[in-house]
Amino acid sequence: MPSFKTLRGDIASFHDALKDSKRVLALCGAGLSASSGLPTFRGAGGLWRTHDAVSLATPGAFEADPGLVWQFYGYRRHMALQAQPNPAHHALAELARRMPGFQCLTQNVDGLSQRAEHPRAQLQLLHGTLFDLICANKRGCRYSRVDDFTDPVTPALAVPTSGADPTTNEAREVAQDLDISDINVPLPGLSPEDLPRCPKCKKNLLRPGVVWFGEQLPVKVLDNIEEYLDEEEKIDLILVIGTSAKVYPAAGYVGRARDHGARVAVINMDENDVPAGGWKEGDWFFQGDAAEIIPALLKPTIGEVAVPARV
Ligand code: BJW
Repeated sequence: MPSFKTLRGDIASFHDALKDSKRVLALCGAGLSASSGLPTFRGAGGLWRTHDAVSLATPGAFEADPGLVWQFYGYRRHMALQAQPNPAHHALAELARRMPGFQCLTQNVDGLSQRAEHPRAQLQLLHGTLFDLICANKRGCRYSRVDDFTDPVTPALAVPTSGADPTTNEAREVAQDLDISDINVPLPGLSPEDLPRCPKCKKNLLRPGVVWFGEQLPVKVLDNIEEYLDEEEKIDLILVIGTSAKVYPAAGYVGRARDHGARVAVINMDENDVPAGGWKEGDWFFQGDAAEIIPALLKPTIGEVAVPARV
């Protein structure tokens, strides 16, 4: 028995629509990775120490306190590397393999879709990735390094563990990462010498290759999406998965897909997270955990999802 609720439409009509679909989009957000243990931005999980996570995702925050912003991103890199893709990441990757007209637009920077082996040509990273490092002087120096999974990025960015003697059994149980998103866990202040420096210009710091507020999304990604939208054939469906759909231009793709004929299926925990422009006839809303709902929605097309033990 599924534990999710169907608040609009029904699963049988969704399955019928999917079977007849050739061109499908997904717009994914942090809720896709929630059941992998990664926090979302807004709502309960969106506080990092005393900071609203969104307020750390700006060029101004990095300029004001690069040490704090690097501690936030160093922690997020560490957490993402510990996490595993969940059945929804695997189901979307399988849909991509089976449906050439499927494109997944993800706002997530955690690398979990890539680790679920989502075909790269069908995965558009709207907000970049935690695992690219770029020169903070983006326009001047242009240095970038892709797929850098070093953890910690510098010794000072190591996530502290409980300092207990690791040779005792008792300590083994407690010798785990401290949760530095909790303000009660002390964190040292860092100076620029503790942070990664650009090896090319040697003047500026490196920063994560993610898109902060006020920054342009990667031009190649925007072009790929425009090319997809410009194709003559209509878009059949857009799945709006685990996103509050409040951040643009990402949120605008729901309306763009509708303009090209798409019906909209929202998969979200929160019934108030309605796409911009509101509901239209023929939409679906499945309320609950994306990790459970996506495999159930895609099952007639992709079969049972195989989740490898550890990737
Ligand atoms: C579950 C679940 C479970 C939980 N299962 N569901 C038009 C109108 C108004 C403003 C603008 C506009 N166009 C541009 C702007 C400005 C701005 C913007 O959008 N502001 C808004 C806040 C109004 N946009 C920008 O600045 C963008 N840049 C830009 O437009 O540049 C123009 C330009 C052109 C040329 C030159 C220069 C500039 C950039 C936006 C970048 C956003 N960056 C961040 C940080 C990325 C790095 C990082 O990860 O740290 O992206 S902010 C943050 O929000 C992050 C996310 O990707 C993004 C979206 O959040 P998401 O994923 O939706 O998360 P939540 O937490 O909001 O929602 C989670 C959802 O999951 C909830 O609904 C839960 O209920 C649900 N859920 N558990 C299913 N188990």
